[in-house]
Amino acid sequence: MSTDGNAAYGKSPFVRSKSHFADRITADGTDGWPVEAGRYRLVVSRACPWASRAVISRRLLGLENAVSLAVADPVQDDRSWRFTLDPGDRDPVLGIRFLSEAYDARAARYDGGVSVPAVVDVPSGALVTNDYQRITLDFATEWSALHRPGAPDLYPEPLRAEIDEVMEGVYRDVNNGVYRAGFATHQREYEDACQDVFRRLELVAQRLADRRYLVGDTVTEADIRLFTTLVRFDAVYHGHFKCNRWKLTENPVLWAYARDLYQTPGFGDTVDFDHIKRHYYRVHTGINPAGIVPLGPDLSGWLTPHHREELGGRPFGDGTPPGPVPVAERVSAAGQP
Ligand SMILES: N[C@@H](CCC(=O)N[C@@H](CS)C(=O)NCC(=O)O)C(=O)O
Repeated sequence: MSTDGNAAYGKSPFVRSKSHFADRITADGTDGWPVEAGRYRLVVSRACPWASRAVISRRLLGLENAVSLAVADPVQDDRSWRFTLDPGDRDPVLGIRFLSEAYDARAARYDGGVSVPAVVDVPSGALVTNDYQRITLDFATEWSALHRPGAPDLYPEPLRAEIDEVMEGVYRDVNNGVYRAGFATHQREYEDACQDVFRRLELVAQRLADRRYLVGDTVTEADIRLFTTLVRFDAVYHGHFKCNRWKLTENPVLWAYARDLYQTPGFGDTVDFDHIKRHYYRVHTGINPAGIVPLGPDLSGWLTPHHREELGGRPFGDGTPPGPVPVAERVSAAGQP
């Protein structure tokens, strides 16, 4: 299996693989992939933080009708991501059993890693991109003709330099830092990564003490990227990845910030704690050989009042929240607090 974790075993330090297919879907179709309603399918695992960014931004922007969604089983087998949650174990739109088939349709004899998120061209069945850093930025900027009325601007032009700067530190020390800690094979490597995680989280908490969102006074791409790590923190990173100096629930600012976003339509309604826990604890057998999935943590706190509205801020700026989650995409009760 080519999980990002297992691929790292025996190597030191942990190095994240680069997205192999970086074509872009753009308004002008420069790379040969024009924005088009109904043409592309976003393949995700709800367990995966990188894929979850795309699920959240698709919801916030109202792209559900333009880009369909395939949710893979959170537990891969030796052929990687599979569609065992679907009738007949096949994705109903692409007709494939494994995501690797879309990679093969794109590149004959492809023998690299198969990762989510992946955007697949439905007519040809071929992978277009697995560039998780770019997919959401393109949803925000290139897909604007298909955004819902009232969609927020997740990557506002005047704030891009600041958003990029915040995201860079959050990516290095937090989003990827937890993986560096979790898959470290030397004590020093683990300690450095773990210290980076908490040092950055403390800086971010200072920033968020008196402002509701990371940049500006509305939700942006930067918040999406921090949220996807925070929402997994106590469930998997604190125990499984040994990022255990403190729990999210023990940091008043970050815990309130994470709850605020969780309770914002488009964020929490995409989160499946059951998928998250089963993926991490069962798939990374190098660091959890018995594959035991813990019963905790208690999730009920996610729905408690956060009082962050007292800081002001307008989650959707001049826009509006997304409507209800399409019935077929609702997270099952097992995955919710
Ligand atoms: N390194 C990935 C980034 C996304 C990623 O790491 N996704 C993980 C899931 S969180 C994945 O699909 N790993 C391959 C696997 O588990 O088989 C890429 O090259 O695009």
